[in-house]
Amino acid sequence: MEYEEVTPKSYPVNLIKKDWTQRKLYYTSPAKSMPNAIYNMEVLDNDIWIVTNPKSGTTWIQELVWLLMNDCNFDTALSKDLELRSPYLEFDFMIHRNVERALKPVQELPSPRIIKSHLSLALLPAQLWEKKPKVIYVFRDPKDAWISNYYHFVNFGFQYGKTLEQYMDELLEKEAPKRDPILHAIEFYQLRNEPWVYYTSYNLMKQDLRKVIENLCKFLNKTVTEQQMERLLKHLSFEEMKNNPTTNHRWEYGQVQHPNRGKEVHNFIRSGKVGGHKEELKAQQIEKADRFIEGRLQANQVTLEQLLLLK
Ligand code: PPS
Repeated sequence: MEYEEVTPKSYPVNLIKKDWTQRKLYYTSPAKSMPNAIYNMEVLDNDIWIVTNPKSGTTWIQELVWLLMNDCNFDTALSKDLELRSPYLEFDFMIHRNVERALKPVQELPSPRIIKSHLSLALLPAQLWEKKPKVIYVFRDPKDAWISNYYHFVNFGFQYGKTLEQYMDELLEKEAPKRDPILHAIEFYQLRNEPWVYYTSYNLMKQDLRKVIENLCKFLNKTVTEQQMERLLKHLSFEEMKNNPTTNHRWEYGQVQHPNRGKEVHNFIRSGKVGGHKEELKAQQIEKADRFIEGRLQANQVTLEQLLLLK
């Protein structure tokens, strides 16, 4: 993917003190006026925004949040693609590059809207920092997320024919500095104690999903019965989600017209592990990825354990 530098505009200066004018931000090219359209878009008080670095557990928490907000309506969850129940803000523009239509899937959504985005904090709508609707952030070890992204992009056709090693080399050289996952996360981590922000990690969801559900219930002012809790835990398990057609992004894959789409297919809900990169990358590549991550962590004076809420 090609990226172009865009000007950050949506600074929550009242919440995070830093020189936002120095914050470099990128949007997939051609960005046209899409960053402006997002900056100016209307935010509703009862929106729920789910923001993540790609491949960090977004779908997992989206399905959970959708169910909590819809009285555990498993019938609808099992019959309608998640992407249509909870749209991905940037997706339509990614496919059609048409600003006029790009926000319609979100604008036409019934309230309360559950909106997914991978944008950096300073590219999100300005009204977020005034209206302060509920914002949920999930962080995952970038190494696991990058590998997951490789298989996702092989499915779309974009990375078909490229090895994981080639992908990682190119990513660390070109893309990762522009789409820095640590910088993305730390800006939300700094907001984690705001009452309208719920910050969690893929690790915590793997460790104790029940606790995450209980905490989310408090955050969203929802209650579930023990019976609903049991069903949620089963429905959200890796095995069930792997075999659920509505949570495997089939609708999304169907929108992409790449000549190599579908030549090599990996399930969207694929391996679902913490530290899965250790099984897939050579030691040398792990070191290289760690060097990049460590550099970014040091620059931001934070540790990976802190961002994963393990400390
Ligand atoms: S996306 O495209 O950015 O929205 O992808 P995202 O949903 O953030 O991340 C996909 C990865 O999350 C894993 N996942 C799960 N892991 C464990 N349990 C459950 N229930 C679950 N649901 C989704 C999914 O398998 C992807 O990770 P990998 O490592 O590829 O398996």
